[in-house]
Amino acid sequence: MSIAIGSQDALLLIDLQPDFMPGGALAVAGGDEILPLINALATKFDHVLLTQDWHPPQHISFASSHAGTQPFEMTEVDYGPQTLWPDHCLQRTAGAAIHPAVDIPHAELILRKGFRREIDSYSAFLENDHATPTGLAGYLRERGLKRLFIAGLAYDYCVRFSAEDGARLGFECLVIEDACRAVDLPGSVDAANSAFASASIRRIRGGDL
Ligand code: VGL
Ligand code: ZN
Repeated sequence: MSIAIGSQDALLLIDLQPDFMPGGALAVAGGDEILPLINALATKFDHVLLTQDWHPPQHISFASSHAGTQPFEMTEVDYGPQTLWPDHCLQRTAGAAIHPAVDIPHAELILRKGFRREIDSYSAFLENDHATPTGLAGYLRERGLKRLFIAGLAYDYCVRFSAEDGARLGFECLVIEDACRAVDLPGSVDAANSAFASASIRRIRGGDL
């Protein structure tokens, strides 16, 4: 199987930031291992878009913002359940930068998300209230980009919810599994795989491109 890439395709790379890689504030195991594959895949696409998790101090997703909680617990906020995380991707810090080993000079867009203190945003399309748009759908439509190949960090959070929202908003979404790594909280990878199956989101490998 080989998938031909065309002018209506984009590679959407999620949160390739040091805080999600070994040694980072919210380290994802093997998060740095995907960068060579991602750099190679990016050369096949005319259109590459990046997201950047970008939180202000005291962000609602930080356990440190909720007295008596620990990272990786769930809590309830105005818009529903929210997993709490270690402080990560603080605006202007080195851990929040696009990782220096990301070598994609032709990337067209860096979309920041999670910059509102009161709302987290896993998805590149909608914040975690499932209502506030990031503007990405409009950008893609205006640019005539219809099919998205999605990779990055983390498979079971930001990649998952970006793909689900993208599919719901009418974009064909494919997830490049071996160009992702998961946070892997209990049940989170199975939940992502079920969500992909019910939304007809194909899971492919870098070698398919
Ligand atoms: C992410 C948790 C918190 C992600 C971002 O990129 O998957 N996960 N913020
Ligand atoms: Zn975050």
